Amino acid sequence: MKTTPRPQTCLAAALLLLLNACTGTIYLPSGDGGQDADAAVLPDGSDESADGDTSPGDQPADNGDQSGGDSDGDGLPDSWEVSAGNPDLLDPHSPDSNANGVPDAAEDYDGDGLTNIQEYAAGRLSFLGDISPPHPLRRDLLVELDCMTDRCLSAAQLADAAAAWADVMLDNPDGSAGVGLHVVLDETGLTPQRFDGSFEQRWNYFAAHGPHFDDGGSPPLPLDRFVHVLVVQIRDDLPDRGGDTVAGPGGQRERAGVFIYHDVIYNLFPACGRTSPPLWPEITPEEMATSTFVHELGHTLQLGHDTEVGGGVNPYNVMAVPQSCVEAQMRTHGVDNDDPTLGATAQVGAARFSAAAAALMDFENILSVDTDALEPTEM
Ligand SMILES: [Ca+2]
Ligand SMILES: [Ca+2]
Ligand SMILES: [Ca+2]
Ligand SMILES: [Ca+2]
Ligand SMILES: [Zn+2]
Repeated sequence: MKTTPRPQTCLAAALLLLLNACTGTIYLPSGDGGQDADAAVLPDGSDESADGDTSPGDQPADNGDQSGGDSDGDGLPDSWEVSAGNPDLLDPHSPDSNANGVPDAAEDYDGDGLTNIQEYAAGRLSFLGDISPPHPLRRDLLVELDCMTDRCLSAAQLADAAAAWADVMLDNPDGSAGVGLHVVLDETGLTPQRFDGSFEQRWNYFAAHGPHFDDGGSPPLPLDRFVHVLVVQIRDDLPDRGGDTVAGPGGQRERAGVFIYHDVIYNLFPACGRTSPPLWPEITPEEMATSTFVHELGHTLQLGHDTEVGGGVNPYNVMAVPQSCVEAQMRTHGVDNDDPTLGATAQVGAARFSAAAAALMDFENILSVDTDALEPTEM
């Protein structure tokens, strides 16, 4: 699909720096060709999720071979099927547990774009953020994280980001709610390098730093389902931009991903504290980097800043673009927000998605831009 790169800009009067610290860029479909970038359109529809919890303690007594065997030969070990906790959906003695013609391995019961066999395979990895393995009946989001030297998100930041995703107001098939954010740390000592703003430079950088954690095992790891996130220095053409979400040309998944511009955020923050009532703690660079990470991942699930695609209209939503210190405090510390539909950020003191934004997340089209829903709104 042909697309024109159109930055989702956040024009702000007061705090331009703050604004851009949470800005993303998504390349959108358009009718014209020429020099346009192509949108990434990812494989969809054929994925499923399954969980990798194979801890023996979870398992009822009579549920097939618990030693790694696969009684029904569907590729999913008995112990893994049982630990999902719903024999109507994952029965270790049936290769098509719900008898709908779709094999257990190919089902995506939780609609997160990962098939059960992919969720099982990903369970071989060690994760940060949500350290549990992907679960076939709970939505999961997989991230490959690369960082330039001294710029990585810390384990604590990744845990905070995972907490934001765990609070996403979406119900899962197992009765839980939220999204598991699973991060694999890949390269952490990349040579610092500035970006000039060209698409080619960023596309090539994504392509050059693809996942190194392919273990060659079977079933294969779902490497093409990981959102590639790079924590880097700065864009020289937009030196106050904190983040970008970028689709690859011609649907090239390996050239798509998220940039977090570390140096921008750490140069601008801490900021926005108040020492007279209402008292506000400063927004730290760690908080803003985490918030930007969560925000950009929201863009990869097709969320925008505007009301129709995710609700930037309320300043408490992590997809909102704060245009002042007041709004930045609303978003990052939840000042004044006890409304559950808006994430009740005052109770958690951190950035959260609104219920409206959660309802619009599109897990089957991660990083694709084949939707009008991403039409940008300038704010
Ligand atoms: Ca799934
Ligand atoms: Ca099986
Ligand atoms: Ca089965
Ligand atoms: Ca089935
Ligand atoms: Zn954004």
